Amino acid sequence: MRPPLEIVAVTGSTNADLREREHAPHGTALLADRQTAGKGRLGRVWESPPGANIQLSVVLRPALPIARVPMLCLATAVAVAEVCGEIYRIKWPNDVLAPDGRKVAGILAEMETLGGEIDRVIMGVGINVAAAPPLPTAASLLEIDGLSRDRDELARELVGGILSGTSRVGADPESVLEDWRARSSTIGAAVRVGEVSGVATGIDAEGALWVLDDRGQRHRILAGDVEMIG
Ligand code: BT5
Repeated sequence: MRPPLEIVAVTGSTNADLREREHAPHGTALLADRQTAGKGRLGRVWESPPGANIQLSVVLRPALPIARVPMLCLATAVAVAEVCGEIYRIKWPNDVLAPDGRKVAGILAEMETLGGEIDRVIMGVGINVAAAPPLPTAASLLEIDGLSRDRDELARELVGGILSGTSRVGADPESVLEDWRARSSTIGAAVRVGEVSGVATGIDAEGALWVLDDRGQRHRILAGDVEMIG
């Protein structure tokens, strides 16, 4: 049985909270109405404006090698895009965007290891369900599609989707990649990642993005921020 979803009104960061609970079992999930110190990737900040938004973290304890962590993130991105709705797309590696390119959701995975294997991954997801911060690059689901959602219901659905999606990473990684590709706005698009610009041609089993540049050279990119230039 999966532990019930725990909901708190305000906290610093749900990821930080679950990291402190060293023995929390697989599937432990914490949802906050607001975060005062929400974390993005690479030291960036995740803003959670007041409103019925999702600030959620889930503890994963898969028996997988460390090289599979990017795949856990891809599987989570698919689960996030699925609860958001059909029109939302994933930008590599795991932003979820509205059709106009504004960001509606982000994912932060924090890992701890033990003897070369994953001990636990705290998978954090922020979704602007009904309110977005005042950034030109951000939007809420409500402002994009006009649908009002039951936030707690959506969060429970999301936890289920994350657990079932990430559980396929070990046994059937190809199906995770297929789902990710089907949801992605990056594959086939003209992109710039750091120094490299060209056409994104695919992702591989380690979650790396392949880009073909104008000179016909192929680049394998393991981390970075994709800018769409098409
Ligand atoms: C992410 O980082 O997109 C990961 C966000 C993860 C947030 C969740 S909430 C629950 C859990 N607990 C935490 O403390 N964090 C996780 P990144 O790709 O680095 O994007 C961050 C950038 O997105 C910022 O620098 C802003 O430009 C922008 N941003 C900040 N808040 C946003 C929001 N609510 N909606 C859209 N964009 C936002």
